[in-house]
Amino acid sequence: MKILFLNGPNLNLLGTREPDKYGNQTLNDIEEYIKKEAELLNVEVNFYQSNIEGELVDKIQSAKNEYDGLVINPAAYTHTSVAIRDALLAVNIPAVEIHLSNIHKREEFRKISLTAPACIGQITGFGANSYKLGLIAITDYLKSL
Ligand code: CA2
Repeated sequence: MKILFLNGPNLNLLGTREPDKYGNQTLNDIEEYIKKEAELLNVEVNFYQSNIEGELVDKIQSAKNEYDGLVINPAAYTHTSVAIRDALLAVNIPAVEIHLSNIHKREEFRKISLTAPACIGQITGFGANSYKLGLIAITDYLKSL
């Protein structure tokens, strides 16, 4: 089983700024941790991050014949991107949306996710642990098919 973790804009800054909101771990730290967890589950995982909407769309499209599932933190594009939503619907690969912070506890504009309706479900507010919960959710879902 092969899972792709997609990360949207500014998540490359994790661990360097705003630790109160997004924690102390870098995206690389999270990736290393998730790779270890994935090994225990006998699942292969890859990470991709981009600050560019079109690059995320391209990556979703190219995942079509390579990945069984997606775990996506679209970051700010969560709230704006019809293009990422359409790409998720177009490839029809099961996806789980994740967020470090609880987007429902923050500003009004963050409570809306354009991308979540294209996913199986959403995990939000568990810090870096949202990545692990996302891995478990997508793995369990794919195993149940
Ligand atoms: O809570 C999440 O995971 C978010 O997807 C993070 C996004 C935000 O726009 C979403 O509403 C919720 C922001 C990612 C920015 O990451 C930074 C990391 C360190 C320093 C500054 C930004």
